[in-house]
Amino acid sequence: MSIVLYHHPFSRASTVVWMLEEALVEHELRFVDILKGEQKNPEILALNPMGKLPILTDGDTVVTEVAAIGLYLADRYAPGRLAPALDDPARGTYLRWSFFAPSVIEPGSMAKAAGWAYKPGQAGWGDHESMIRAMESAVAGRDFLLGEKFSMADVIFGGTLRYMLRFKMIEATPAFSAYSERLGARPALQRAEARNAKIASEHGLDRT
Ligand SMILES: N[C@@H](CCC(=O)N[C@@H](CS)C(=O)NCC(=O)O)C(=O)O
Repeated sequence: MSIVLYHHPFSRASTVVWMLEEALVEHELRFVDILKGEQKNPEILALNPMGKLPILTDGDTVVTEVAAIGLYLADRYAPGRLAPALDDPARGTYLRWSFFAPSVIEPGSMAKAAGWAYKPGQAGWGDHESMIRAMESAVAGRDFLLGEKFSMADVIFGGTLRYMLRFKMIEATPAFSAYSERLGARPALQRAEARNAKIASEHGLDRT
């Protein structure tokens, strides 16, 4: 099988399983025990010098970074369905919120949770209130980021939001909860969650 996801159910690779389920592409999951430090083994470092998951290989192509993996899979395997065409004006909104997740939501939420001292005017993720306002503007009054049409941007942005809500790093608002519930109703997300849970249980992992 040409697509391999180096995976652990308690890592961001769990979101990539949702991406693969949405893209409907054949793939293999290869378990890497991050709780035992296997992500620092030489064969993993050869693929990702960061020693982190997820890593997706497609033949000789190596893609790391959740958002990059999502954009790659959508462009390559579901163009027009999960990714707007290159000449579609919706592509701007699609890219905007896809990049917002790792560039703003992740560091912004971490900065708040860890109490980092920083200058919002110098940090790319700005201040927490502005970040929440921007996120609400992206999802309020529409089904998905692009309106009625679901896209890979919803997996990237929505996957990050759902994680932050689950671990209470972002406060639930009516708009966030409604959006998160819409995503939760997607069969692909439900299949991915079931697969991640099954793998966790097969390895005796318990999140509680
Ligand atoms: N920026 C990366 C973050 C990757 C990351 O931090 N992965 C975590 C699991 S969610 C990991 O592998 N941690 C183990 C380690 O750093 O040793 C992405 O978006 O994929």
